[in-house]
Amino acid sequence: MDLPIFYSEEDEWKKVMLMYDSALREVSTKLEILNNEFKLNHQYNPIEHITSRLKSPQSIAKKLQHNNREITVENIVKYINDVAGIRIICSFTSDIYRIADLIAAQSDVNVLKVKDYITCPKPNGYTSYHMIISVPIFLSDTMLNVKVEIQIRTIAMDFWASLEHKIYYKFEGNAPERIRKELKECAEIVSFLDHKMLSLNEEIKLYNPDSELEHYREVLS
Ligand code: 0O2
Repeated sequence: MDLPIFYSEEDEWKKVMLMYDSALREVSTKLEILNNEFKLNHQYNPIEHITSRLKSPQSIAKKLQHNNREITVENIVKYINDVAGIRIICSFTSDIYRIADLIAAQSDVNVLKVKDYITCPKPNGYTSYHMIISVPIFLSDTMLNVKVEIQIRTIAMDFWASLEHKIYYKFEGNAPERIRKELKECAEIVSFLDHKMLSLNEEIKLYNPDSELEHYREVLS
């Protein structure tokens, strides 16, 4: 990505953050439109809620240092994929893939990377669908393609991830074996729950009250 010319480090930082903030707004609007259209056409809301955040300067610096890279704007833009992050929470696993497809199909969205931790969960049990995309941002004198990380997960996966995140920080990444084992078990329960809720929902969608009535008539006759 070509960065505009800046006058000081502070200006440079502000401009980069403006760029990521604009990208977050672009993607949030896209998601809102998709969700509203879905509600109108199907009387159904695939997105439960959306959160977004800009990564803190401390967290950006930590990630660059962890990868033995100098803290420069060029390195942030090149190596940190999640400065702008959006999390989409859905009810059902099927919604996750539907939303991911709808995002990827938009002509100004460029999908740079996909990590499907639902098909291939992380060893600790973490599940979620991650996409790194870029969207164009139009400034007064230039257009920039800006990266945004999108995490899509169910309510149950999100519940698990927020507790795991808390435990990870509490024990600074070295949680006792028993806790890690129990968390893994919880991840299996989450996966079971998501499957069960999805199949129940599929059954509800097929349910036809007339055929139920017919069934009872047959039983009573
Ligand atoms: P925070 O505080 O959420 O920002 P990449 O360069 O993108 O390919 P990265 O960043 O390792 O490499 O990508 P990955 O694996 O897709 O993880 C990015 C983000 O996913 C993390 O950001 C977390 O938000 C989430 N995540 C990944 N693994 C786990 C996990 O095991 N547990 C939980 N709770 N969240 C996870 P950050 O920067 O780590 O944190």
